[in-house]
Amino acid sequence: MDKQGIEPGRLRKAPENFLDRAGLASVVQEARNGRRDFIRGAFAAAAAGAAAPLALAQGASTVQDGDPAILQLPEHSTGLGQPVVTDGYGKPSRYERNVQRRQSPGLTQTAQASVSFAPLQSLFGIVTPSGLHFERHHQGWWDVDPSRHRLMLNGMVKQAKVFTMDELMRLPSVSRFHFIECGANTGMEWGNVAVPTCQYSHGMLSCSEFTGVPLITLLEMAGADLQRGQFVLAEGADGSSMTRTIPMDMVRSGAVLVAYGQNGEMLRPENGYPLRLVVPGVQGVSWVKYLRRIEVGDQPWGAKDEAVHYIDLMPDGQHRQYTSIQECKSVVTTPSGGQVLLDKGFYSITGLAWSGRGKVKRVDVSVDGGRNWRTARLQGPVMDRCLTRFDIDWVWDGKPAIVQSRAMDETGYVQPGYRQLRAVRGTRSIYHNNAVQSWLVQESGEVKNVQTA
Ligand SMILES: Nc1nc2c(c(=O)[nH]1)N[C@H]1C(S)=C(S)[C@@H](COP(=O)(O)O)O[C@H]1N2
Ligand SMILES: [Mo]
Repeated sequence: MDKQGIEPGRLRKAPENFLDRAGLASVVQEARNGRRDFIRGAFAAAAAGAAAPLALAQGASTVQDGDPAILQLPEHSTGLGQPVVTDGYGKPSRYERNVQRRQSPGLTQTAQASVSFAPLQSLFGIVTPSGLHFERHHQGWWDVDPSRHRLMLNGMVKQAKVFTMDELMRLPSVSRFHFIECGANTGMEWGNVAVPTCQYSHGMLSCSEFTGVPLITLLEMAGADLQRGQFVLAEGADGSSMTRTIPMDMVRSGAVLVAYGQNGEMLRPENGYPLRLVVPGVQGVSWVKYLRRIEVGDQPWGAKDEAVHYIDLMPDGQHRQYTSIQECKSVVTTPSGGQVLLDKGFYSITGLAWSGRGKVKRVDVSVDGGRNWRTARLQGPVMDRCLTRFDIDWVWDGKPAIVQSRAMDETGYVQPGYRQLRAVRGTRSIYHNNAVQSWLVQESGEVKNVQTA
């Protein structure tokens, strides 16, 4: 990591790794084992118009090239390995040390009211490993003792109730994959390019399998007035007094969860252990951590985090309130800012798309700054209010290229470009920037954050 806190990404330092990551390792292995017919086959396929195998032939060295590594047996092929890890919690390989969440230098004055960004450029698929989930704390995080934690339900209910964790965990649970995105994600880029990598431009975004009890179940147990009670207030137990208003319609649909599970285990302390609200499609701030109270009411509360913060400054100087849903958005994670392409030839352009209004329907990718678009492959599963991984083949000719992705969701909404977004929202906002992201691949192979219309 250099002084600016730039994590250079994977392409610069570990070309072999890159091949592994592209799922090409076995093919490379075959080539190195002298399966020349395999390579010839690849050329034939390339001639027939398939881009990928051509690049394979370009990208992999052969035994004839004189790479001896594959012919020498390393220690780990001849010696005794490590014993089983009988206690303790498994950790990533030490070779993956540079894959870390990071704080943006100079963004906040204290590390208790700050953000750490997820390294999107280093992740595969759609699930964010829990230890790399972005963090946003207003008043520091706590490792709360679950035996002392309580959840209270009050307000417009027949019988106010207090649940222990044990009582909550006896109830029928559901597990669902959802993204969480801070409303301020990409917020530094409203006026101009401000940060170098997709970790910092888009890394207040993560996706997990969450397990918990639908809030509606608890409200029914408490005899909530679901007619007059049009809103709930969610309150956290940390010193930030985080309180947010959630419309009852969302709760009634069963989508809002009182969650204790994240990716098959309990929530991490940084992410709200032992209990957090999951509000699919809605900006992160409403996903109240250390959840301790739900109040049913008949109007929005206008709490500090919805009256003063998390409002959208419009071009006419007015503020827009309660714009909670994260609109459709996408970002190319490879190639992305800070990465360096090794050579011209084949690359799999890949990235993430999501929408707070449902499933991602389509992602188009441009490599010429938006003049021409091709439709990318969506890697399954494509789920409701969840990250969707896309990819598309690309043969880089070594000339400057501007790589972009533009997502569309099942409502037909299309992710806007900067010109479109600024025409409506101006340039002085913080929240809800879902503009198309542009990465400039320079002749040197270095990739840079740029903005186009
Ligand atoms: N209790 C509490 N809940 C909270 C916050 C907080 O500071 N305290 N931060 C909110 C904000 S602004 C975001 S973006 C998400 C971040 O969740 P994470 O830290 O699990 O990524 O939590 C939300 N819930
Ligand atoms: Mo946030």
